[in-house]
Amino acid sequence: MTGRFDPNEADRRWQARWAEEACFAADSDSDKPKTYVLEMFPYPSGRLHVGHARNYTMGDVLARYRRMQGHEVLHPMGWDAFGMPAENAAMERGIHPGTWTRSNIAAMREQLKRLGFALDWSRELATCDPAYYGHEQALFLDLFEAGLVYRKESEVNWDPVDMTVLANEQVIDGRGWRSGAPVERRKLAQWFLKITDFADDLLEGLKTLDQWPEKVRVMQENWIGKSRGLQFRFRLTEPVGGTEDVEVFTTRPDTIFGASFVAVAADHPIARSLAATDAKAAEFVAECKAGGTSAAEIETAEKKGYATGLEVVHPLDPEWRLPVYIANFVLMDYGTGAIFGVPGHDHRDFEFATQYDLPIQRVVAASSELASEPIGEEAACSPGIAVNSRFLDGLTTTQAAAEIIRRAEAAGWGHGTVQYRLRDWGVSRQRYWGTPIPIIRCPSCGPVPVPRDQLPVVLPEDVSFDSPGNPLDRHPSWKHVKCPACGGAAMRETDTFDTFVDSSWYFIRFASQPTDAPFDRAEAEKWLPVAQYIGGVEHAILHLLYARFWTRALQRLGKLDMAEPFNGLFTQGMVTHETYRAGDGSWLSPDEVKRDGDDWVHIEDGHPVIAGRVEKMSKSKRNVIDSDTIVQRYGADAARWFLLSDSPPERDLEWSEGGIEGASRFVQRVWKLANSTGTDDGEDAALGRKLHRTISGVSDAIEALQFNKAVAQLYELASTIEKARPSATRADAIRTLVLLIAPMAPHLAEECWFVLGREGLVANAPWPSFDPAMLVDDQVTLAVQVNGKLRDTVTAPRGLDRAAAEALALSSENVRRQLAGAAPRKIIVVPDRLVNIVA
Ligand code: ANZ
Ligand code: ZN
Repeated sequence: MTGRFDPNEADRRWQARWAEEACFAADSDSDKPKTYVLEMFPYPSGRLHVGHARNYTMGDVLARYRRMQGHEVLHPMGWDAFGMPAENAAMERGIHPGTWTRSNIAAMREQLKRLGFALDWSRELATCDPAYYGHEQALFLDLFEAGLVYRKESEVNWDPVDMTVLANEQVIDGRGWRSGAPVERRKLAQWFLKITDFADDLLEGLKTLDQWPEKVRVMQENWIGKSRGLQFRFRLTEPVGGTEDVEVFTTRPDTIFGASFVAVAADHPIARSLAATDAKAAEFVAECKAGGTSAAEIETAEKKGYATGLEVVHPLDPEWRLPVYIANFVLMDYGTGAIFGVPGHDHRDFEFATQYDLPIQRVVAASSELASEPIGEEAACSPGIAVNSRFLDGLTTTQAAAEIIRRAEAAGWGHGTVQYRLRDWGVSRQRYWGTPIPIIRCPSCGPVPVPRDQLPVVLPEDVSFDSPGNPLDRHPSWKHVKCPACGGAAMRETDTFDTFVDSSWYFIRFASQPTDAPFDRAEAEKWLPVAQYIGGVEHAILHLLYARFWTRALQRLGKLDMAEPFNGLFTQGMVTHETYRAGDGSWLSPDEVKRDGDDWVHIEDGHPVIAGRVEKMSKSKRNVIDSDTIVQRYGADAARWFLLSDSPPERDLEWSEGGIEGASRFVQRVWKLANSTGTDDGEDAALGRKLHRTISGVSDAIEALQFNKAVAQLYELASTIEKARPSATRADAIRTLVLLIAPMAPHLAEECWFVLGREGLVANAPWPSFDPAMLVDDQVTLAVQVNGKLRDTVTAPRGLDRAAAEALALSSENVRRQLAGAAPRKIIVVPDRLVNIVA
């Protein structure tokens, strides 16, 4: 009897062997079918926890499975290495962001290696490396030359204490996430990518993504937000500052007879020209600048307005006047920056009208009979039938909208439009730790692209973080350069790219990485699109949309011939863990607490601990399990096995000590089986059928990414083998079991393969095939009826002949009771299905 499987020793040995043989290096020139498996590359935050490990294990199983199926697999890994946390670390701990990031990468790389992932490390990249971002700068210049980049003044969230621009998600309840200071809106000139040029393509393309989760497609669709509407002008009764009318955009032209006011954004030219002469208006406009710029914030803020005293004429009734307001809920960069308000049928307008005592009129009802029903406590937003709307009365919402657009176009006061909620992508960030934007600002020539032979524009690392704001601005020499166009004194752009730019094309660079170009088209096209992309649903909108945009932009530039970068998308669930708090409310990590009967106590001082909700592992709640701790204690395979086993991959998995221990026991059971074959001979038909069914079932489950189902079937097969008598079939089943577990528990599989005396590495072995004939079940259930009524069911071998089926049915206890000694008059047999006894 061999001893226990020692994962620590075996893991190391096989990992070294795979590396030595460059087993997982992807050969772009291979003739085999190519498969590109990709997990969203990690941000190097410091340590790899078991949540990350779960994500990579899923991709790894697929990658290893495809290799065994004879595919040439590209399964790369890299680092999304720019971003805020590195700067925070620099400010809090005085470590340079580069030092911090690179040491995190080194630590996490080793952690990944200890999990035994089949990765092509030769293609590893980090976005903070000039060898990566220099190519990104070149691609940006390509887009610039193609007219897909422009500079525009845009409102940002300004943190007056940290003196920095905040992303919307960094504004919490109107305050900066770090400083806690009330956020202001500021205008800054920033670079934009014309993603809106592709709005319709990006929307249409979603229809082709049939291997994406429905919910992600819906989220993208909503984000792009295509709406049809009407754009038209209200005439002002008196012009203001040379303006004679107010142009509005509506998606509900059918409600035009329910209008009770017109409102413009605080930044609207009319508001601005009023503010120039009217101090009250100016004050209101200034007030509108407070608070964040996010849609959610604007949506939930109290609706406020300023009555300008101006009036407009209703386009369908020259006698009808509507008051004009400046309102805080109207955005300048959507539609035309002005609206007409219909309080009866829009929530924001309802709130506004209630506040300012404006008429709330019903113009849509569930049926014509309900025309006089008053609007109740809230706006009625559902479509219905037009009422109180003159010539529209009786039309459905859709018909009425079309009718108004028709009349507006015929009479020339408006036109039908298509609007997208999608905005152009502002890529400028006033941050240090990012890709420098390769532009030089010249006082006489304006913005000038950095000449290509001066790329990469390298981020200087000799900077300090002792005062807030962007260190690039304060660097003594970096930004001072000569204008490439006129040779005069000029300044570099000190903004850096949004890190989403870095992650918008990394999957192309993985596929092909020449030194003198971002990628080689022919080589990239050998691998792309990614066959299976795996990652968190938190990236369902922005990252995926930006990556889709870049791919399309590169297609337009003739640099890559594909529209969609990711064929299959899978969004995995989170790994969760119970949370613990000490009496003073501070969070405790799972290794600082222990069980005490039904309660938990703090190991250090024995004080009681409050066990809280099971939540997603996060640093802030300290409920994180580090992958190394687990790998050291149980080995990589037990960790991988548990991460796949307990719940469907799209659902959350609660980390449990019991679960990982169970996985670890299974590893030893397989090891024991592998060491239990002798000179076995003879057949075991039932075991053979079980084996073939398992091969088929596990293959299907992996194809469908239902890893937990694959694991369940392997548990079953192992138990069946454990109970089987020695036979040639059993020996074969053990060999096959080893192949089937190889994608999930690769070190164990290699070790077993070796003791079974098999040639080469299991990682390179072909995936087992099954005999479809063996999938057919040999047992059937026969229904036994007496006079057409079901009296019993019996199990019989498939294909049982008529006489044997009759005899079996007649031997049933129930049947005999029914017949009560009488001889049956007739017996009808439907083979493999039923026996009916007519008494
Ligand atoms: C009249 C109306 C009546 C509206 C009604 C809605 C409901 P979506 O569908 O999200 O595209 N709107 C237009 N421009 C705006 C802006 N710059 N800031 C804030 N709101 C604006 O939204 C389109 C609707 O949002 C438009 O249709 C307009 O209000 C408002 F029962 O016009 B609606
Ligand atoms: Zn110049």
